[in-house]
Amino acid sequence: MKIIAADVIVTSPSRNFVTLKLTTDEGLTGLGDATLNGRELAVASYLKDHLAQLLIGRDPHRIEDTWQFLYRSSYWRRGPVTMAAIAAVDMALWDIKGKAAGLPVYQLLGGASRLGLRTYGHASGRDLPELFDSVRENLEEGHTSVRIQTSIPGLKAIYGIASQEQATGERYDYEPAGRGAFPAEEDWDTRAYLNHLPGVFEAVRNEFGPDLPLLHDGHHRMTPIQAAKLGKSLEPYDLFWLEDCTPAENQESLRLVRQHTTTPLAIGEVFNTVWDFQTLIREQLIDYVRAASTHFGGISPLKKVMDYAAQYQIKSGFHGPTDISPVGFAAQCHVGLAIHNYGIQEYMAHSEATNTVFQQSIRFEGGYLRLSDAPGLGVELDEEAAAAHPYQQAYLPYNRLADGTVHDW
Ligand code: EZ4
Ligand code: CO
Repeated sequence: MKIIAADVIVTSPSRNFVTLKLTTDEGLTGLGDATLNGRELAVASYLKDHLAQLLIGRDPHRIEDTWQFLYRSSYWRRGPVTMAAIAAVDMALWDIKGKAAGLPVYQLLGGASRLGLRTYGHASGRDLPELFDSVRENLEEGHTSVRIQTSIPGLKAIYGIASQEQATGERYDYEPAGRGAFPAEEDWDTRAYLNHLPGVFEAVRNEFGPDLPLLHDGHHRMTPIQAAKLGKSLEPYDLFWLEDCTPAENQESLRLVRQHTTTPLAIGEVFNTVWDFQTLIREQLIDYVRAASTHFGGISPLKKVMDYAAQYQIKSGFHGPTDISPVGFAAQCHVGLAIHNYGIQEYMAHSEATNTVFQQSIRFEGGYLRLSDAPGLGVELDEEAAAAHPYQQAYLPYNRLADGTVHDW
């Protein structure tokens, strides 16, 4: 079998997605997700202008060889653009291999280790009543764990609050990127945040009891000592995890956080490679791997990092916002179903428009994501429907402190 075409499809059904479609001489096709929120066209160009021609004539069964060829032959390795492009190729090849075998990808990864994937949903609110309503909605939808994000008194717009106004640009879906030619500016004050958050978790615990697993995303905004303080102050509320407590570029700084708190830590949604996790896993500085198949070079490296993590009882908690396309989401769900050290899957339903362009076979039933027996990844792309939604420029916001300093967003 040979690859005879590599097409890149950019579409914006509610939000932008970049998809690679590989076609073989035997008529099989494979899909891969290359969506990089706010920088989509850079990956589309990387694929169209640099990778596509290298794939023509290759044997699609040679997944590992193709991955190593693309990674090592680029000379300048890693980075989100390169790794999203390689991820799309890797996923598309697994999709083809599954279709050729007549098996879903999880079967090729070792078979199912569980019946379905437990999830967590996103609850948010500008105040406690709105937050409580949002938690209840999540429970009604079937989520058995809930992420808690709230407004901070004195701050206008902060990450993760679905009901807040966007500074500029139209909000689409339940996600932070806004359409328009410039990123929206949000405001931030770590001291106000650290003072406010423990009271919110106390109120949520009082309302919903001790059993509901609760999560929180710090979204890279704290210094190590601030993160240590937050982890400690949230201990009475027994979090399932505290996510991205620091930017984590300095991995050794997590030692300090770890020494001070037993709040479980999840990191890695912006990581690109297994090597980004090396210190965090080897020194057992995290409890959950937050990588997304799409930004991490695909299914192959995600399986490798989870096998490495398994040696230290570290589990998966793959990044699952709506900027991971249905193809990327399916890819990591196949990994999640197959590995032994599965933890939890972040899950936000895609919009109706997205689901018209990408027909998904994964179902969310009885609190679990259930994979079908469809061969490959189990996602179909309707190219006509995709063409009806042209790319729209969009940016993630950025932060400034009260004195005007740019801060981590
Ligand atoms: O801000 O995916 O845990 N989830 C997150 C996300 C990210 C977006 C960025 O595109 O942090 O909401
Ligand atoms: Co996050």
